[in-house]
Amino acid sequence: MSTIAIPNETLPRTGIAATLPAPAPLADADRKPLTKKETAADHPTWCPGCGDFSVLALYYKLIEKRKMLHENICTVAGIGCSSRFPYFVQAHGAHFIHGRALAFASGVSLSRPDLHVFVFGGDGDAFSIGGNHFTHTARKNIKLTYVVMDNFVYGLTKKQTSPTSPIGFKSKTDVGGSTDRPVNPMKQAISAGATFVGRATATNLPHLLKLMEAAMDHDGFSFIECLSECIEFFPGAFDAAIPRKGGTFTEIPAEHDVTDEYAAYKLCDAPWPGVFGTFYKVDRATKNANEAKLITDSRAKLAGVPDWQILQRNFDRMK
Ligand SMILES: Cc1ncc(C[n+]2csc(CCOP(=O)(O)OP(=O)(O)O)c2C)c(N)n1
Ligand code: SF4
Ligand SMILES: [Mg+2]
Repeated sequence: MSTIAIPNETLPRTGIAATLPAPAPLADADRKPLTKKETAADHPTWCPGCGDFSVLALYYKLIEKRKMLHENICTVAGIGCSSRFPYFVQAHGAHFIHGRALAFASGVSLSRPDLHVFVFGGDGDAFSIGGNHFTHTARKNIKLTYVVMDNFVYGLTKKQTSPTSPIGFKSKTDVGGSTDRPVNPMKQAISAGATFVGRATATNLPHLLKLMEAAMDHDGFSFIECLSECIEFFPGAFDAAIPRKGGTFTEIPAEHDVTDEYAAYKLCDAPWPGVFGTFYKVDRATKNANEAKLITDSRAKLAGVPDWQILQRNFDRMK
């Protein structure tokens, strides 16, 4: 076999880019908001009629409305039908390990204070395998927004009982009907320490968009349970909350004090299909702020000391 040596100078240097003048940098103020066309990625692979489509459409809308630029968008999810979300957003994001989306997103949030992290997922991802992370992200009050598309079933794996499935729900794991008491996501979030807790449905779009915006503006861990029908494995689950199907959509009364934890718990016990809106919202120091202060204070105290000496001192101290 013979080889032909190609002299370096005959190779294209950097392709087309080398022949085009560099575009003039745009000031942020001159940049146009991203349109749905620019943020919509792959064709969503959900079943036609899946409730998750509405949540995705509203996320595109939110990006456009709030003028979020590509470099400021970070969409994280675990595993499940709902967790396919980041695939369908043409921006930064991660489709992470089942149940571990919040752990990954916490790292992004703590290290990148310039962006707001959105996490999307399902009831199984959030409250079964990810239940532990849900509790700790809430109590640490890490600044991010977590939207759980609750369909009361494991959709991706084709109908197993989820932690929010109602008693009596027949599935591949409970052929005779589930006998386990379902979790109440609202109560779970409030008791764990979430500082913004809201509830919505994928069928009331203006309401959901308003709640997502409020969650995004909250300085802390914001959680939204969004009822989102799995048309394939639990059809009709939320008809009772859809007025056009004869149900009722009851908003939380305007006089509800969102800072009153006990009043919020009472709302959690409203008979099915429950109430919708902001249950709870309080201000509490975020982990982001606490960590930032720790770093600033340490830097001020150790000004001028090289990193290797700080490290050495720490090792010496631990002896
Ligand atoms: C460690 C691990 N265990 C189990 C699975 C299988 N699995 C994938 S998605 C899923 C449940 C998804 O349910 P949910 O979070 O409610 O999402 P949905 O599909 O309903 O939107 C399970 C059990 C997995 N991928 N990884
Ligand atoms: S299986 Fe259910 S949750 Fe999954 S895409 Fe289909 S309708 Fe949606
Ligand atoms: Mg589910």
